[in-house]
Amino acid sequence: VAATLTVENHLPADFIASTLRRDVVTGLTAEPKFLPPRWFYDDRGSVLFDEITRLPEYYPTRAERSILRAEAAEIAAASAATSLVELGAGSAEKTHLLLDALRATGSLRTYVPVDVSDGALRTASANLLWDYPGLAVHAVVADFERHLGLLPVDGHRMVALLGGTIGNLAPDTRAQFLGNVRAALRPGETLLLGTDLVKSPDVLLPAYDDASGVTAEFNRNVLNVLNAELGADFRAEAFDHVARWDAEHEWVEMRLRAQQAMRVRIPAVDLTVDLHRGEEIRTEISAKFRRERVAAELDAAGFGLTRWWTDEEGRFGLSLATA
Ligand code: AVJ
Repeated sequence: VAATLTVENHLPADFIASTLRRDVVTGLTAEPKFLPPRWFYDDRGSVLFDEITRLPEYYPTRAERSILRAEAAEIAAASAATSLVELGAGSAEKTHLLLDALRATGSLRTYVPVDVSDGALRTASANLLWDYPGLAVHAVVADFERHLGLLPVDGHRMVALLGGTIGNLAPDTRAQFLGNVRAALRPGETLLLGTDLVKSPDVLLPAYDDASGVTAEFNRNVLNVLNAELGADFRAEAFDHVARWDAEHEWVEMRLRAQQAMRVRIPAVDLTVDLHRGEEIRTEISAKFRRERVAAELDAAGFGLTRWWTDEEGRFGLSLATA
């Protein structure tokens, strides 16, 4: 039986351009300045992120993968899902672990990858079609912070948000996101959520400030994105990479610190940005969790925490939550 691929696009043609413009104006006129982390991931940024996941210091990817390897069959059984909805195109390997386990139960029907990048979705989907005869791949081009109401309602769904991506959302946005997922699901359907866990800054900070400087390049690359997309004249090399543990909020922050005073022009939004020497632009928060906080936030969104797994070293948490 041939597998089938359909691609459904929910983004207006100018979505990326208009969202980037709005984010840049909002963030770079704010005090202190910030840029949302979503803009890291152009082609070069995606390659750099891939490199990050293989760094000795960056443990989350390996830790989550070890949980999935050990527990995929449990996840498949506990979710009883016939349809896997993956938010973010995801890494092929994690997707395979989940699809293999769901297929082994005999009831897998549909895989629904959701991403803002049409290209990333097509690449990810095309590879899967060969490996899963009979699988219906229903790719959805959409922004999971906004368009969850448009998800296809087929079968008994498990929505997966892996990698610790939820940690990149600010607490209010995170609550809203979880509420939106809950609203999109029917009772009994599930959310599989990956969360990096609170641990010593001696382990956390090197993961975001590696010895070989890949994360620093990844961080500075967001300025290249602004140069390419908006005609800005940032000199990325004039910024230092900063990673900091915020013990009060329990998140890691990445920032870019101006080595000297500078004036930057961003023609596409008709903006001039002045930075003083040492001024920092926050480019990412990556929240770290404890089990109790995950349970409380899921509960507040109308989910029950059905299962909780960690890797052997207790670095990363995987939750199965039931609507
Ligand atoms: C995969 C988006 C969760 O926050 O750890 C890696 C992104 N930033 N190194 C994370 C990231 C710096 C990553 N997420």
